[in-house]
Amino acid sequence: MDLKGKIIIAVGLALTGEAVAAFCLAQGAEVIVADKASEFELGERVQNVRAMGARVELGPHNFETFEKADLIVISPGVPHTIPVLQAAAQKGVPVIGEVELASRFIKEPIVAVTGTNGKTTVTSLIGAMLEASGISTFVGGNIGNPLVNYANSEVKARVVVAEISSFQLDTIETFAPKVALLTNVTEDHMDRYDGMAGYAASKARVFENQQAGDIAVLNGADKWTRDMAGSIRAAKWYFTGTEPSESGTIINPDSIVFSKGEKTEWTLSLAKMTLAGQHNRENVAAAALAAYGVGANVEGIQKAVDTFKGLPHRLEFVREVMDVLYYDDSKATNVDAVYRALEGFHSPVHLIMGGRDKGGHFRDLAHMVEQKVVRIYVIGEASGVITSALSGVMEIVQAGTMEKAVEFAKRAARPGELVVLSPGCASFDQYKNYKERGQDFCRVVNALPA
Ligand code: UMA
Repeated sequence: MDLKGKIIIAVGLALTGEAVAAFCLAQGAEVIVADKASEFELGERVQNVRAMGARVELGPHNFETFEKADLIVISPGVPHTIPVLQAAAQKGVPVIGEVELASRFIKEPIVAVTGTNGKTTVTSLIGAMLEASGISTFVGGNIGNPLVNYANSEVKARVVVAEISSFQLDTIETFAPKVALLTNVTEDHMDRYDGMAGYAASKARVFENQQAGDIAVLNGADKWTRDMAGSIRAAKWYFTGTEPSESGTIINPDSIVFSKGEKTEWTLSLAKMTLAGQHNRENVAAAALAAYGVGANVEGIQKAVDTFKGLPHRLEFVREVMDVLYYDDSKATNVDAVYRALEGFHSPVHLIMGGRDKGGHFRDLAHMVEQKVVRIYVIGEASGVITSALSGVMEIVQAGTMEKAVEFAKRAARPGELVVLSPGCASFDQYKNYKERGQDFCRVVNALPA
């Protein structure tokens, strides 16, 4: 693909848009960065891309500009269905996402990790397993480092491991990972998809350009994955829910065994693993299969399992105050992630939930909440929705803010109990992102008098 002299519009001026602009300019293209927000809202990025040589078009997207482009590259946060993009596409302008663009310039094998939950942990684990096997690795994508940065870098790795969201899959065309991994499909982003079938179809696209020599790492216990398995051309390795005739792993409490048909290939010990919970055993099994599929050795995989410490804001222990333990699970931005978090706890939980609702069915938590939770403290826009879904099951305290939620939970929690932030919602009503929300929780908790 030759971008030289082409007029390219990068839509969205945040992390992705800035990286796309830098790459396209380096390729000799004429770049226009379009964002519906104002210069004040976008901050210094506007100056950054101007200084690089891009033209910037802010405010409502301009049909005329879009229709004159040679190529439009959109950021994941920009729905590909908005009228201005559809109109440009109808006029014959190609509209692709940043991942599609980047992948056309990447020669190294790509491991693509998608799924509703666990994808960031799995992506990081695969990176650690490959590095521990002596294979240089770039880890990026939806994890917070756009793939196009790798395409734009002179430093090359042997393998590229990319977390890929459904938004990014909506705008691929030729993207063909050597290994594609789908962790699970549970309800999320119902504000952007018509329903679960549409969301699952988007996830299934990670496999669509794979060929027979490629590998699909699948969750055999996931209904949506089983439904899509028939149309996958790549070799199928199941990390859980593996049937005797299938290749994949069996997960035991203290080990993971990989077999191809009848033959056991290798066994990993979980004796030294610090990540807790069944979902993390599944994450490790999935990551091990993917890493093995692109050349990691069993010793390297084992070393990474023994030493991997987990990631910030994912069931991260924060502090103990008067025999009450505080956990930050700010990354739990959907209902299933909250369910998984609660499943792993064995002491009574004071649960802080809320934020911006993504159309989640909070009622699905009722049974788990009854078993594990003492009280729920709600914050942010979704307070009302969560209250109406769960008030028959549990006492719900209207806290409003993080500060108040922690204060109320501290007052109520008895020794031996837990206070857990596991919001089940996006953060954008009160914070810039889930990291900022997690940091705020930690700040408030760390300020509590001992
Ligand atoms: N915008 C427009 N027009 C529109 C809509 C939005 O111009 O019609 C503009 C907004 O004004 C804003 C910009 O687009 O300035 C935002 O773009 P973006 O949301 O894509 O922001 P990035 O910083 O580029 O972040 C994206 C991913 N964001 C989303 O998918 C919403 C980041 O994933 C990702 O880390 C980053 O690219 C690098 O690849 C975040 C996320 O929440 C963490 N992902 C979801 C998830 O994990 O569940 C999918």
